Amino acid sequence: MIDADPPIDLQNETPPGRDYAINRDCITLSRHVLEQLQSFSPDAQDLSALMNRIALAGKLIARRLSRAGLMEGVLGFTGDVNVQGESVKKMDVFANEVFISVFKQSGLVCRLASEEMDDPYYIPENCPVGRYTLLYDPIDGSSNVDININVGSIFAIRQQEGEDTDGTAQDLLQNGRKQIAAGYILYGPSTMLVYSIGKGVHAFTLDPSLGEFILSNENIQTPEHGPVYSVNEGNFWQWDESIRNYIRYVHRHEGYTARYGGAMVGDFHRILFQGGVFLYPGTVKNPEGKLRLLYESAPMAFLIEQAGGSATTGTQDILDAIPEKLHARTPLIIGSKEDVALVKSFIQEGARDQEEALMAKR
Ligand code: FBP
Repeated sequence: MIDADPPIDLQNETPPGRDYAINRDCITLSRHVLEQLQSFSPDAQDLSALMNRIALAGKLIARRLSRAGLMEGVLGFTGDVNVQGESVKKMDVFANEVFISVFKQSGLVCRLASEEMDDPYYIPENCPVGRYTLLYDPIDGSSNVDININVGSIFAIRQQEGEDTDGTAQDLLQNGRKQIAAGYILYGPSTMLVYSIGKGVHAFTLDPSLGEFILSNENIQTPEHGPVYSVNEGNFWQWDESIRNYIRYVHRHEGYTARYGGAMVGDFHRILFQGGVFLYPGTVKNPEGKLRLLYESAPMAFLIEQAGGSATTGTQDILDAIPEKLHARTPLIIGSKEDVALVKSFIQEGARDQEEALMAKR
C-alpha cells in the first residue's frame, strides 16, 4: 500500500495530478516491454529481463561518466588500437566490460558482439538456453568522452540462428530486419534510454532518486521534415559531388540549420524528436563511410522506421543492407522522410549525370 489514503476513484473523484504521477512513476522499462508484448509468456519475460539488464548497463556507465572528472584513470586513452584501427579510450573498455558483466548468469544472452571486440564474446553458462545475441557500441561518440560532451551506447538484439559451432557468427551477417529490438542510451544532461521492439519508439528518462528508467515519451513520431542537417562538413572535399551539391543546396536555401555534435546518438536524438537529417557519407578514402552497419546504423534505422522516418545507404534502405563481415561499415543518411528523400534525389541525379558522362564518352 503506497499510503494510508482511502481507495481512490481515478476517474471522477481525484484531480489527475497525484495519481498520474504515481502511475507514471510505475511505468518502468521492464513493465513497458511486457505491456507492449501484451503477454507474460516466457519469451516476453525474457525480453523484458533482457531490456532491464541493458538499463542496468546504462545506469552503471552513466554513474561512471557523471563522476569521471573526479576519478583517477577513468578518462584518456589505453594506448591500444581496436579492430577498427581506432585508439581505444578507457571508457570504451569500461563500458564494453559492463555490458558483458550485466549479462553474466542471466540465461538470456549467449553471444555479445561489440565495436571494441574483434570477435563475438560467448557467455557459456547462458548457451544454449539463451538464444539472444546483443550487438552494441558501448560508447558512441568516443571523441566527446574526455571533454564532457554527450555520448551514447547503441544496442540491437537478434535471435541466434543455428549453433554457430565455429564461432564465426555467420548468422549475424543478415539484414537489419532480423533485429527484434534496438535502441540507445544517451548520456546527456539527463540519461535517456530510447528503444523499440517493433511496436513504436519509446523514451525513458533515468530518475536518479529512484534509480529507475521511467517512461517519458511514448510512440515518438519523427516530423516529415525538419530544419536540421547534421554532417561533418570538414569532409566536404572528400565527398562525392552529389553530396557536395546537397550541402550547397541547404547553404543556399532558407530554413536549414547545421547541428553536429560529434556523437551520432546525440545528433540522432535531436532529429528523432525535431526532424531533419543526419549524414555520414562515404569519402574518397573510405567509400563505405565510418559508421558500422550491425551495431550503429542498423539499430538507428530500426528506430527511425518505427518513428515514421527513413534510413538509406544512398542506394538501398539500411535495413536491407547485408554486411559481408561483423565490423562492416556503411554510408548513412537517416532522419525525416522528406529530408532523406531530398538527399537521395541529389545522389540519384549524380548517378544519372555520371551515366550520361559515360555515355557521352563512348
Ligand atoms: P565511435 O563509435 O568510435 O565513437 O565512432 C562513431 C562516431 O563517433 C559517431 O558517433 C559520430 O557521428 C562520428 O563517429 C564522428 O566522426 P567524425 O569525427 O569523423 O565526424
